[in-house]
Amino acid sequence: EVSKREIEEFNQRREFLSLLKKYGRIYPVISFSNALTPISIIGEFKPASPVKGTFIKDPKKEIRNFIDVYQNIGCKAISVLTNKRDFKGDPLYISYIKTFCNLPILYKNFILLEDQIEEAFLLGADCVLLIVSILGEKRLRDLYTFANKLGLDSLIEIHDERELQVALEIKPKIIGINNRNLKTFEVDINNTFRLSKAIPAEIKIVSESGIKSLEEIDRLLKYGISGALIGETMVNLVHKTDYLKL
Ligand code: IGP
Repeated sequence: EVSKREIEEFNQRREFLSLLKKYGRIYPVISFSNALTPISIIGEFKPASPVKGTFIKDPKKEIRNFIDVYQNIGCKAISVLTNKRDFKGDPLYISYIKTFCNLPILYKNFILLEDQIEEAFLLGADCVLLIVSILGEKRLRDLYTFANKLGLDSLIEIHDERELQVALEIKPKIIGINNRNLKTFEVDINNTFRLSKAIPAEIKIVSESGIKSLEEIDRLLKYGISGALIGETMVNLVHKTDYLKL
């Protein structure tokens, strides 16, 4: 469910969004899917997580450095948490990133409404996350069609065989296999290896969550996975390298 607070915050952005609506989106849509060439790293800007708490104390201050590092180490796409309550994200980070970075951007949130997809579009996102477990087949199809009409790619997120079957029904371009169970928060990268076998070759696969090492990325590549979506490990990397001071 979309919380009251999220609706209030959405209303606060409304003025800015209505301006964008009037004058159109500033940056052309870039293909997220084309950026996934085995194997592309998608660096995620993830200021906090519901399980582990805050990763980035002052996201506004650090965001520029984070995205610069992601670009410099060769990330092919960026994922931005736009969910405030659980991840301390902000949709407006997307329009900020667009001013200095030309990688395709994924708008990451628990999307339930067309309005959220329209917002993603207006702010400059190139792809939206659609989570099968929270949408079900009918809403998934509606939102997928809506995003397509705007020219946006969708990352269809699944976690198990049942959800995979639902995802395959809509013949998506990209499927994201979440290694994290959103109910128990347990992480197992074998989820990607197991489920990827049942996905037709023309669909690009992104492995999401809990990726920590180059060995894992090597193994993902051997399984024909096109993208690795990495949040927490990226935060650790940026903070450890203290990139600004190099
Ligand atoms: C990144 P990690 O373990 O590398 O920080 O995970 C990403 O997969 C995770 O943030 C994520 C997520 C989501 C967050 C995957 N699916 C859905 C919010 C909503």
